[in-house]
Amino acid sequence: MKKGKFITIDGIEGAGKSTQIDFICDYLSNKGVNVILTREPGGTELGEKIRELLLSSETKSMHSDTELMMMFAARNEHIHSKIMPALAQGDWILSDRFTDASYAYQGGGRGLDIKRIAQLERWVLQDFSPDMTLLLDVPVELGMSRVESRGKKDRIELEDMDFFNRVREAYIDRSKQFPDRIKLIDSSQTVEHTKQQIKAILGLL
Ligand code: Z5A
Repeated sequence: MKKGKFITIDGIEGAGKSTQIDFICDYLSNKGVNVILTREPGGTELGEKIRELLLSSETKSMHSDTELMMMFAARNEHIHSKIMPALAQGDWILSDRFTDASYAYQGGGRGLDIKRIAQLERWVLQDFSPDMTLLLDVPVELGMSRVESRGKKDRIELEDMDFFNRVREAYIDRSKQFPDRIKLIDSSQTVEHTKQQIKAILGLL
């Protein structure tokens, strides 16, 4: 039985997820909510090990299907050992990325068949889905320019602009497909501008 709420935040690199997460946690805590911050891939001991394999630039080659299944393997662990138990006891979960990222990166970016992603989603999640998803949107060039100075790129960050443009398009398509759940937020302006939009949306919860 789910008593808490499950919120996810997603978007391409440099969209500002990490920048806004502290604000969201503070906003919810101030409302008296016990909020647990987590992330994907990862969020559990095993999930973090899978994350390392997935993102390490030392992992030279990986079949796209393997990548997809590893995302869902980490997610399965995450849901059963962390997300569901927390929601059942009334805590709220804020996850930095979730299943929409699989549709965007493995579906849009890698070009995998959406039907196969949907099959995995049904298997792992059944009818479970976030109560709300904050989708931070920026043009790819802007997102990339924000993260440029970061140094070493991970395995997925090494992809080219076309890849990230497809990822962005897939995210936008998802927001059109699920307008009640996925709130598209313009994150191309100031941090404060993004924050104000998030605040207005969280006020709806
Ligand atoms: N992945 C996948 O393929 N499939 C899946 O199913 C899942 C994930 C779940 C995880 O990376 C990778 O896994 C990700 C997708 C893939 N791969 N890629 N590429 P992650 O989520 O851990 O990290 P990330 O995507 O690389 O996040 P990021 O690059 O850190 O983006 P961000 O958190 O949205 O950005 P930020 O750190 O908040 O901001 C970046 C910089 O911009 C920083 O200096 C800020 O100060 C600045 N910033 C932020 N907002 C603004 C505004 N509004 N104006 C100016 N500057 C700003």
